[in-house]
Formats: sequence, C-alpha cells, structure tokens
Amino acid sequence: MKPNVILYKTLPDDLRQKLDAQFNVTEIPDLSAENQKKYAHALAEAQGLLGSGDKVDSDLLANMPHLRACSTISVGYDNFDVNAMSQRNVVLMHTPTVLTETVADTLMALVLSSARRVTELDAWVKAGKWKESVSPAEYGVDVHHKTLGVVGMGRIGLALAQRAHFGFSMPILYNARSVHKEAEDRFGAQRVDLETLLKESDFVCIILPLTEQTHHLIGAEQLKLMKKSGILINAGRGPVVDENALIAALQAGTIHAAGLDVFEQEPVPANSDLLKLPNVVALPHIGSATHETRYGMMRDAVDNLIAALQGNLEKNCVNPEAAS
Ligand code: 8YV
Repeated sequence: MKPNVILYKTLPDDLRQKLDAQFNVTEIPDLSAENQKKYAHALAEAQGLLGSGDKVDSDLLANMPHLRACSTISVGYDNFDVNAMSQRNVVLMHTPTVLTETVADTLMALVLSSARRVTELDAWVKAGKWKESVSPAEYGVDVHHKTLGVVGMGRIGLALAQRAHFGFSMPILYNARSVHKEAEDRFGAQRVDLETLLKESDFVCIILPLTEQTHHLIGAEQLKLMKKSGILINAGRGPVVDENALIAALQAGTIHAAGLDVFEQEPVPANSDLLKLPNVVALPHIGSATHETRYGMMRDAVDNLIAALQGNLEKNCVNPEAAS
C-alpha cells in the first residue's frame, strides 16, 4: 500500500502527478487549527507532510502518530519544532540550494533600490512630480566601491558577496561563526566581529535564519553602531531585527535607510510606522519568489519526501539523527 501524505500547498500538475504516483495524497488548504480538526482522520493516518509556511509544533505532531517525514518548500525551518520532531523520529527536509542565486538577486535589488531610491522615485514620477531635472533632494548614494557587510556567510551570503565583489567592486566584511575560506579566497572577504561589521559597513546585509540566538540580534545598541549613512538590509527573517528599534533609528536619522524583504509580523500590518518612512523599501517576502525558483523548490521538496519515505534520503535533511 502507498504511504499516506498530507499536502498543504498546491503543486503544479506535473509535480502533483509525481507525488500521486508514490503516495496516497490528501490535499488540505493549510494547517490551521480548523483544518487540523476537519482533517483529523487523514492527519492521524499520514506518514508524510509536504508544504510550507505553516507552524508544525508538538501539538500537531501528537495528532500525527504515524508521521515519519516532513518536507518544507523553503530553506528556513524556524516554523518547525525540530526537537519535537527528532524525539519522534520524524525527519525534516528543506530546499537549501535551489534558491541561493535568486535570494542573492533579491538582496542586491534591496541594496540598489534603497541606495538609489528606486521605489520612492518611481512613485514620485508616477505621481507627476517630475517637473524639471532632479535636484539634490532626489539624489541617492553610490553603491559601487562601498563596503558590504554580510551577517551570516552561508550559501546566500556567498552569492551576494560574489555579486558585490565582481559586479560592484565592493569590499566585503562578514560575520560568521567560522572562517569562510571560499569567500576570503574568491572575494577577499574579511571576517570581523559584529561590532566592527556594523561600524564599518555601508550596507549591513542580514541573511540569518531565525533561532533563539539570532532573535533581535540587531537591536537599538547594534543600530547605534552603524554609520549615519549606513543602510540596513534584511532578507533573512524579520525577528532577527528589533523592528521598533529600527523604526526609532530611521525616524531619528541615525541610519540612512532600510531595505526589507522580511518583517516581525508577516504580512506587515498596513499601519506599521515602517511603511510611513520614504527611506524604507518594503517587499512582501519575495526572496525566492520567481517562477523558476519556486518551481525548483517544489520539485526538490517532492523529491526529498519521496527519498525520505523510500528510506534513501541522502541530502537536504535538517535532523539526520532522527532517521536512525
Ligand atoms: C519561502 C523563505 O519559500 O525559503 C525560505 O526560507 O523564506 C521563502 O523562500 C517562504 O518562506 C515560504 O513560506
């Protein structure tokens, strides 16, 4: 008999067929409490779970006694209680490689648009305010040759450093737990402590996962260390930055601008003070959101689940100890 799988994300037809060929699939809209109740029987019978974004906590796991594998269509997995999963011998797989270049493109877009005021001036032109040649009131700041600080030198940090080094001749500073030899050899990146990175970077780019250690890593004290001309970019997870402290720094003008793809609460509330600031570029968490990359993530997530439930999982596993 085919293993039972719960799918809480709609897949393109070809990937859905691939999944159906291996599993008995029940598609549900999401993992809300309401749907957990409505689909209690299917959840209780399922060996696999595939989707993204929703919380997978110990309460849900308790309702899924046969669960052996979860596959998330994302690189981040802060919405999963990994300890609870490992205790129950449930493996978790993610999609760490396929989105690297696309998320680095998004970061570079935030760097460029916050420095050159792309979204602000686009709105200005469309509002009919372009009456004569621009004056200093519309000028931005240079990106090329400025110092880029990467907080979290993983795959995405490396791809951003590559763009910044080769495309924009930017010196690279980075803060990471260990030396990143490739970043140093290929892009001349220099490993520094967080304090030095904040003080010396023109662009502080945060690409960290959300963990207990990274929650509010960037707060009022850290923002104070940044240059007055410094620009903060966050495309990791919103809660890595204390958003109230960021609003205060931007309002007081102690930093120059911010480019944000992630927020403490998503979707960011429409009345957030962040959205009232002209020097904030706000994107709706589109880091990996291109047709090609989202397809690739779904494809990898399907393959990950098939491999895990067939017992031949070789990559992309967050908690391999749970498999034993
Ligand atoms: C996800 C992301 O696809 O991969 C991640 O961790 O942040 C995005 O690319 C998104 O969070 C899915 O909900």
